[in-house]
Amino acid sequence: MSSDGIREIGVGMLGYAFMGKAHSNAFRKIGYITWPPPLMPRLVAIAGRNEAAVAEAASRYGYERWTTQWQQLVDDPAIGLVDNLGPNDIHAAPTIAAAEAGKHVVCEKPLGRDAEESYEIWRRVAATGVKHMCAFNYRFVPAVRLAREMIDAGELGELRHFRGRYLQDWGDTTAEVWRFDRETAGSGALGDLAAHVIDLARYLVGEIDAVGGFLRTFIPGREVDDAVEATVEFENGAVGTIEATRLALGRRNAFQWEINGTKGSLYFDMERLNELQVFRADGDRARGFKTVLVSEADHPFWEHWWPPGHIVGWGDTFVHELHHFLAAIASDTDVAPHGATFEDGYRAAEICDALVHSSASGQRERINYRTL
Ligand code: SOE
Repeated sequence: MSSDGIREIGVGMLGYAFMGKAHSNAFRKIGYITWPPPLMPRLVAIAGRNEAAVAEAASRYGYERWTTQWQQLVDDPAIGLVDNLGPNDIHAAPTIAAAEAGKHVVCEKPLGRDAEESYEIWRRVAATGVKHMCAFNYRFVPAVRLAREMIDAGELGELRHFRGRYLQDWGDTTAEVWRFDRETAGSGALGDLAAHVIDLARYLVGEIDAVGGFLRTFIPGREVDDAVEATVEFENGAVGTIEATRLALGRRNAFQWEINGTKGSLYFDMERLNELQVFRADGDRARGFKTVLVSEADHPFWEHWWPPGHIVGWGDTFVHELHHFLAAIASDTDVAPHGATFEDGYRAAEICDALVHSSASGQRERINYRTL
C-alpha cells in the first residue's frame, strides 16, 4: 500500500533509452496527475545491458534497484508488471518469461520481428492469463479517442476511405543503430512506423482484409527498408493507402491520417496533436473543415489535466496508455478494445508480413489471421 492507502504495483522496466524515458516518465506522472491512480506504480527495478547507463537511469527515474540481467525482473517478487522496451530482438523471451512468472506485461511495438514471432509471444502469454498490452500509444491521443467515439456514434456514417502516413527523416544517416539491423529490428520503417499506421487504421476503421504494396531501401548497404508504400482494403468495404518513411526530409514526426465517411471526414496530424479537423456534410459545406481543439473537460483523458486550451504533449499519451493498463489490472477489465492487446500486436505483424510478401510478389495479398 502507498502512504495514501492506494494499492501499489511493482514495476520492472526492461530498457532505459528513448522509450525507457517515455514509460518511466509516464509511470511517475500517473502517481499524481491521475488521482487517485488505479494502482500506485512503484518503480522497483530497471534492466539494461550497459551497467553505467542503467545505473544512471535508475537514479534519474527513481528505480529502487537496477540490473544488467532481465531475468532478475522476472524473479523479483516485488514486481507485478514488466514493461519491455528493449530492442525488438528481446521482446519475446523476457515478455514470455515474465508472463509465465505471473506478471502482467507491456511490450513496445512492434510485438515481434515478424508474424511468426509475434504469434508465439501472443500464444504463450495469453495462456498464462495475465493482462497484456502492446504499446501502440497513439490510440491514447485525446484527438484519436475522440475520433473513435465520433465514428462509433455514427457521426461519419459509413466509412469509405482511410489514408495514413508516418513521415520521419532521421533515417538519412550513415550511423549504425539497432533499428537498421535486420536481425535486431526485423524490419525498418515497416515495423517501426507503418505498424503504427496499421494499428490506428484497425482501431479507427476496422479489420484489414487485404494489402498490396512495396518496400524500398534507399541508403546503400542498409539491411532494412527505409520506406513502405501500400494500398489497403478493409473488411467493411473501406479502402485506402498507407505510407511510412524515415527519409522524408523536413518531416520530424508527422503521423497524419484522414478518414472519409458518408456523413463527414476527420483529419489529424501528430505534429498538431491537440487538434482534430472535422468536416460534417450536414453542415454548411462552404465552411469546410473545422478545427476542434481537443482540450475540453469532457474530452477524452481531460479529467486528468488542465483548464480548456492548456494543451497536452506527446509524452502524455503514455500516461493515458499505462493508466488504462493499470486500471485493467486493478478492476480486472479488458485491455481491449481501446488498448492494443498482444492479439493486436500479432495482427499488425501479420499485415506487415503481407506487405513484405506483396513487395516480393508484386501481388495483392489477402490477410489470413491465425487464432489461438
Ligand atoms: C522511431 O522511429 C520512433 O521512436 C518509433 O520507434 C516510435 O514508435 C515512434 O512513436 C516515434 O519514433
